[in-house]
Amino acid sequence: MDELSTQGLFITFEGLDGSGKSTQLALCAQALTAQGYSVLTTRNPGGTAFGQELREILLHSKRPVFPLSELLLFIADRAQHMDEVVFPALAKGTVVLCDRHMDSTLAYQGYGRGLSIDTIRELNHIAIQGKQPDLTFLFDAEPAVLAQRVNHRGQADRMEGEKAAFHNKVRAGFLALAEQEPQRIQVFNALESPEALHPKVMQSLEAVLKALDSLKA
Ligand code: T5A
Repeated sequence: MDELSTQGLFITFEGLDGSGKSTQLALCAQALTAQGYSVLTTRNPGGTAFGQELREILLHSKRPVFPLSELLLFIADRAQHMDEVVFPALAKGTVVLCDRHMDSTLAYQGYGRGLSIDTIRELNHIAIQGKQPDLTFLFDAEPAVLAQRVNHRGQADRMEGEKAAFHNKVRAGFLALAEQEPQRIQVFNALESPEALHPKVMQSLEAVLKALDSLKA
């Protein structure tokens, strides 16, 4: 766990499209709220009004978007989101649950698109002003299986519409990141049912919640 420099907790949920991260985030928010924690659920991209406009461009623009432009827009979304949403919430002692964050940029734009990992790390560092997630949950499974879960939604967005090879690289990227930071990034088998995964996620949260409780005591 990263040193708790703020009073709240910053937890991110990562994985490929259809990995079930949003489902687990919602279950987690429900459980923590029931336990009396102040909880904020949010997302990248689109966790602010400005970010929502960037999300629309990033996922639905019909114009050519070059990889570097794409990267910088995801970073702009993140910078706005940290200042407008995450830092104020953490300062109030809130548990912030964020659907995707800096690891998605490393996995999608770095490992997927092939942009420099070092450059992305640097840009992420600027956008998050050094505040890494305290804990990250990664829901992992074969991309082809996960795609079947979201196919029924109709028109795929720009990222979902990428070829299988792209999603395989993104998956490998996420797993490489988890190997580099095993303490922060905890990997779960996305093929397990939501009901089986939820208690495992809650168990992984125990240590950071204890640290938060002791800060507040
Ligand atoms: N992106 C994002 C980048 O390229 N770079 C970046 O820096 C960032 C931040 C938007 C896109 O942007 C890209 C990545 C993405 O392509 P998004 O809005 O998070 O990201 O889009 P999705 O990943 O598509 O998010 P979703 O909410 O649509 O999918 P989830 O969260 O993976 O899955 P969820 O929970 O909504 O579940 C999908 C379906 O599966 C079922 C659910 O009921 C639902 O129908 N399901 C399960 N089924 C079986 N077993 C389980 N355990 C299940 N859990 C859920």
